[in-house]
Amino acid sequence: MISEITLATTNKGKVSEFERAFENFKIKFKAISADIFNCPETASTFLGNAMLKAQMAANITQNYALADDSGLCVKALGEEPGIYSARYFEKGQGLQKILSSLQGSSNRQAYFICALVLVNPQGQVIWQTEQKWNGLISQQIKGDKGFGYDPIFIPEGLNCTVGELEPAIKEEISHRGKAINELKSFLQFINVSS
Ligand code: ITT
Repeated sequence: MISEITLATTNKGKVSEFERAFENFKIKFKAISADIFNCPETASTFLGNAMLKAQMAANITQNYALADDSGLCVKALGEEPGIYSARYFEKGQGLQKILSSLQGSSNRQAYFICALVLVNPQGQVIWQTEQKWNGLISQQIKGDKGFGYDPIFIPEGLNCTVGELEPAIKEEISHRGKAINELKSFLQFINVSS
């Protein structure tokens, strides 16, 4: 039976999506403090980086730990920024840089990826998933909801950016929403069967 999981992220946007998703759950997620958590993301895949973050958090807290590694992949930019999405964004102008790079391009296809990895207190991976959310890069930055690249991503089947979407709708259909649903099923399964 797992009652508390350390959330191995310092990204406030991710933390609030996890908090909302699990507000009616018995299992509680406790975000790790940014003062003690700074994990170099040296792997070459989303799942690899999520594993590094989860293992470091488990090592610090001696608890179960869940990490999220995610990013935006733009087809016309050779799937970049991909695993470098955070660094690309932090350097500022991240949104504008993508719009400028796509100026005049007829291919605006893109997708978000969310990899989640759950480890036990010994750092062994006990569950993982990787989920995708397809869409297009908008012509302009629009909306102030969500976080990160949300104001330039138009999900497939919609005609507004995620920055203009209500968070509850994003959380139902997004890459992270899908990954969290898989996680909920796993946690219900192990807590019922333990
Ligand atoms: P942690 O490593 O502490 O979790 P981080 O922000 O560095 O925080 P990542 O390394 O996974 O997280 O980088 C993810 C990047 O992709 C980051 O710039 C986010 O803003 C962006 N991103 C991820 N999910 C997103 C979403 O749902 N909407 C918009 N941008 C997102």
